[in-house]
Amino acid sequence: MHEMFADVMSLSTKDIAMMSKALAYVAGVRATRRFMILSEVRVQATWLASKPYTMADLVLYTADEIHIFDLKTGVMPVEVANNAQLMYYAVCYGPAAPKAEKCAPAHHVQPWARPYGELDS
Ligand SMILES: [Mn+2]
Repeated sequence: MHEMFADVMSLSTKDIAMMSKALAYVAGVRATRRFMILSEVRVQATWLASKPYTMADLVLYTADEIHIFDLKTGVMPVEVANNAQLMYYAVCYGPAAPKAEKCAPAHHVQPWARPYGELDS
């Protein structure tokens, strides 16, 4: 834990604050169930001809619930609804939660992003 604390100090003050928000968001979701955790675990899209590998930033799952998290550090907000990357992750990691509903909750964790209205200011 102390090593992690020390590593974070290499970030700028703003990035420390934003990372705190990102971690608090993930902790809020994680606190709701006893999830199993896949952190940067590679999976293979075996149903595709080229069988590519992919890796989500974080997946929390139980047999009947799965959450896909993608940390975004850019200032341009990325829409989460119908996001192709997140839907691809959901299909790739979905087998981890065989009893989950078809629509897996997906989360862009993007505290660095500015609200849409502020982008041109
Ligand atoms: Mn990411």
